[in-house]
Amino acid sequence: MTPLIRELNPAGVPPSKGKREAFGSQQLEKAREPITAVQWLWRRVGIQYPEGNPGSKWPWGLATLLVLGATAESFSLIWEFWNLTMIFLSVFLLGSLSLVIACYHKTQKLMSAVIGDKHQIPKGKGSYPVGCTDLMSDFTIKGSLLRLYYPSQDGEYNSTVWIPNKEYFIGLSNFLGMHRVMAKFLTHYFGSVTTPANWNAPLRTGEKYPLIIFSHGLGAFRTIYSAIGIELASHGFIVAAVEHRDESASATFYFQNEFDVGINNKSWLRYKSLSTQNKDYATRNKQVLQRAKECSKALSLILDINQGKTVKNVLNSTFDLRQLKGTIDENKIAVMGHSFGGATTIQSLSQDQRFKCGIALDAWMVPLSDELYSRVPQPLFFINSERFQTAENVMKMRKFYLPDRERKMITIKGSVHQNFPDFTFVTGKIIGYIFTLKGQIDSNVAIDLSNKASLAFLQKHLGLQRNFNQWDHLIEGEDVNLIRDSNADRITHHTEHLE
Ligand code: VQ7
Repeated sequence: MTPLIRELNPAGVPPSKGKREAFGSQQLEKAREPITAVQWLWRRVGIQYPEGNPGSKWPWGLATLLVLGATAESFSLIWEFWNLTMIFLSVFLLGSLSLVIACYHKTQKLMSAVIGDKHQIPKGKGSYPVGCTDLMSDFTIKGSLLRLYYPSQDGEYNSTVWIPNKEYFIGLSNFLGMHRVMAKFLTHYFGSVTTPANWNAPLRTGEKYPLIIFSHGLGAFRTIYSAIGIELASHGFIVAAVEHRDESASATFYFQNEFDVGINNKSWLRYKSLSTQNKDYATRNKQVLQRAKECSKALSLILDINQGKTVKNVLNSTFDLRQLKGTIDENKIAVMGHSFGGATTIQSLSQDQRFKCGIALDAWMVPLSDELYSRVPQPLFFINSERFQTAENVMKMRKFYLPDRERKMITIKGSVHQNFPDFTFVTGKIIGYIFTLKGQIDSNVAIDLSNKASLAFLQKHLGLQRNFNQWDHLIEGEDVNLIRDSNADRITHHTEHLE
């Protein structure tokens, strides 16, 4: 073997004098001898390689080869093991990842069955595109806050945020007696829901439209009856959904002063739950009187705008109210509402003759005084749900049936009280049934029947020249899903109670 390396210190120079003494001259001599690569290797691992007879060196060469081969084999084994581990790890990670994704999709599917897919509020089925805006006139609590649905011009516009402030969710969870964390849950699930109306789109001009003032139910507010507002607007109505300030809304807002308006510092008025002694007729009657006043005030405001009066919208809006000038047919005005809003409808008819007819959706009759029975000369249409109505409530409705008064009543089979507000569309079947937001009837079928029957009734009593008379039979309860009149006062069965 050829001499390759001398054993030198790390710098490649012989040891210094002091070190030379410590090293020993004999060892130094040895270190200076030329060595082979095999010798060097064995010395590196600390084994003394035999010197002298070259014949005795071949087993060492063989051993060297074997050791080198074994080392190489070990390295290749380690490498293979490493590769295999990596492959297993990747397969395991990929498997877990796809399992997590599959679980996520399954959970999403389950959640959508429970909660419901968003954006399910039905689109208007009429021929007009629908616009939507909010209007507040007079920033104080005595002013008006409305959501307007109207026939709009065609174009690309943003859709409308359904429930625009978190305070409404807090109010709802409070009204429904839920824990405060539920407000966060409701905000999370419903906060981004939109309703199919073009936000602040320009009004479609060239026609005079009939007007409907809409009153919400107890614990509700102006925005959650959009399926009704949008459907009517798509058939050429202007609908003004009032937000009541009688402490019956889950929440509503106003401003304390001009400065607060400037910095958008809203003051919130929350739902007032009544103590048991206070739950009676007296309080509710006081509220229904205020509600009816608010409906009349909203009507006066819109008629002022129609007549060209300058009205300032306290809410920063790109919708120019002057577009409404001359667009409302002042002889074709109706009032409509759900539950407490149904009672408000009847109260408003009795107080304000500008309302030519009224539609009470599943009216809650408790707040109305007995004197009212003879004080509603206008045509009145009761559209009831099957589950909510009691014999007592329907008896009160019947007291409005006097000679020469136009009264109609229908009941939607398999429907519940909450089939009229939008929540019935944005929740899935499971939550829908648990919270009685849905009945046995499909929510779309139920609202279609209610809307078509309403359009037929409005055409008849506002004197419209449209084709809504195609649904005249619905006013008479002629449909497989309708009961003519009501069966609540004949059958004693389970009814809904939300409070
Ligand atoms: O005017 C009424 N009254 C008098 N409006 C009602 C309910 C009602 N009552 C009838 C007489 S009673 O049984 O003694 C007491 C209740 O409902 C209007 C309404 C209230 C809400 F809270 C609404 C709604 F859409 C309509 O919102 C709800 C939201 C949810 C949810 F966010 F959690 F999903 C639920 Cl579960 C229920 C209603």
